[in-house]
Amino acid sequence: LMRKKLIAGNWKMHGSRVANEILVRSLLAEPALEPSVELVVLVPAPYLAQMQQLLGDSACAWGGQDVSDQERGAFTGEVAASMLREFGCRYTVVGHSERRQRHGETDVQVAAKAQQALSQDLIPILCLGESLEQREAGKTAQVMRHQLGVLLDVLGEAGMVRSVLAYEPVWAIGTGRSATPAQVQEVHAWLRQQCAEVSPGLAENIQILYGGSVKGANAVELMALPDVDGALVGGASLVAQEFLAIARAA
Ligand code: G2H
Repeated sequence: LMRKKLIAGNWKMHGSRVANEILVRSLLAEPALEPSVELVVLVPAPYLAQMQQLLGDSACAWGGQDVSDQERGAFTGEVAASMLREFGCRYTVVGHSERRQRHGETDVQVAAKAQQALSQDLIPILCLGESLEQREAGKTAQVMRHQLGVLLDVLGEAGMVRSVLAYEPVWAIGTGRSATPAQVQEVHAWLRQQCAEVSPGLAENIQILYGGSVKGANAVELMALPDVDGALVGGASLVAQEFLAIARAA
């Protein structure tokens, strides 16, 4: 398998200049991880300059947690892809369930955000996943088919090959209740299968991350799954030793 592993820490709305520096210095103090494992921290926008300064040319990348679906203009409070780019971001999260839920982001808007990211050579981490109600109603495949379908339609193969997918079952986020390895593998294999219908090359190359209560203690079994290419880590990414334990498991 040619696919590298990506371990992405989504800090969400946590941090301070002092705490960030301590955390990032601990990450940098880790003796080189496997070259096949890439680390990235996804930080609140006001801390991007601090990441650029602290992480510079290090092996740890940084990125945003969201991006506007517009290029520029009268969009108070939004952050343009070009701005993320200017502060050295390599990645940005797009369509996290917390934004879909709290800010009503639709599949179409999420795809437009991904397009903006791609236009600035940022790698969008495209989040999708079903809620507990949807899973219990047997609608997981239907929901995900729609979420993925819009992305495939809008971004096309050319955009998708420059993106990362992240499967985050909403019921496993911040609940301490991770999906089981069997549940994760089933959905990841299905996502890859959907990509194969677009092109076998896309299916083979696209990284599919799992997110939802990943921690050191469950990382080994999750990262060993054949269709899991890394993790999108929330809570555990705020503790250097937990985040590094996940990276070592990858
Ligand atoms: C899912 C995940 C990171 P946590 O949102 O994106 O969060 O690991 O805290 O469940």
